[in-house]
Amino acid sequence: MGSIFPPCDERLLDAIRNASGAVILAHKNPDGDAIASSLAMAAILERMGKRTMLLNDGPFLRSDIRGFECLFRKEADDDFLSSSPLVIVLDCSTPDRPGEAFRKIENLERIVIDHHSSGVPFTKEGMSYIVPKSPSTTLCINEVRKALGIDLDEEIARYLYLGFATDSGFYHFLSSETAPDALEAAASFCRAGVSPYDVYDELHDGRKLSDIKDMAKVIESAEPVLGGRFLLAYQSADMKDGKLSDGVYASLLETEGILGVALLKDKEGTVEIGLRSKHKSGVDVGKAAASIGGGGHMHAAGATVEGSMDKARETILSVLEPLIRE
Ligand SMILES: [Mn+2]
Repeated sequence: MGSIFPPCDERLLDAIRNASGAVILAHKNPDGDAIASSLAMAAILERMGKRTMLLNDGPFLRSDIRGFECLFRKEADDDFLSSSPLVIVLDCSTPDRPGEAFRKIENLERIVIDHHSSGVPFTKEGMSYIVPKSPSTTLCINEVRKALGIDLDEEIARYLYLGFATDSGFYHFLSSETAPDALEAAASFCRAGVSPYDVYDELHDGRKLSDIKDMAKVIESAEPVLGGRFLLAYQSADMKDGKLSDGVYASLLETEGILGVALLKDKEGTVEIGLRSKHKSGVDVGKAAASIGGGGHMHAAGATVEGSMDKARETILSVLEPLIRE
């Protein structure tokens, strides 16, 4: 079996080689992969002697990335922009994903590196490296690193591993097709000095007891819908823990007989809908999310809709129903 990673386009590699510097940004409301991708890309460019600026709209809600917030700015500074840096967009399937931070730099030359299956490429031909089969954006960046001939040092390896470990749910979401390349890459990160044990411990510590109890409340709210084939759960506006949903999905997806879970988060005026489907379900929640303006992957996706919880509930039921019948 060949690699899941196609070769990188020379035009993209040249854009990086020829850049004087780069503004690097990933999606708002960042997760581990978004932040780790940004840090890995910056470290690679710095090894090439280039100046970098890291942007992210935030908020940095998740306990596993909060410590990195101080490295990111919300807006590019004009001085830096005057040198016409290359813009590197990571882990974003659509141009609205980076949020406000993107607005000031959307006219500069950009490249996109990502692993989402839905969404439209929003850069010139040859200027993206999008591998939907890749378990994380950091593994795509690892391919770009190799093509650029940059050595794997411990710092770069740590960021690359961090994005891979979090986005793969610590190897849960790897298939027999994606695992060989992913785990080979992971092995190379460990040879460079990464300890999976330490990374796991660092990521699974530091949450408040009240946040863990909020998770229990959300699980308590779960209701079976669509003939018991999906669960809907509800998160109220006062719950702020960024990792709350990870635990909710992991627990609820263990329910027998269901195909997937939808989590509706009240954001006061809008509702954020998170979708997960079981690996064996065959239900493409990425498609469901895309049909209401969101995006994601086959088994993990999300969208934001305007209006009340009741309206969001109606919307999500209407897009899930035909998928389940397929
Ligand atoms: Mn990702």
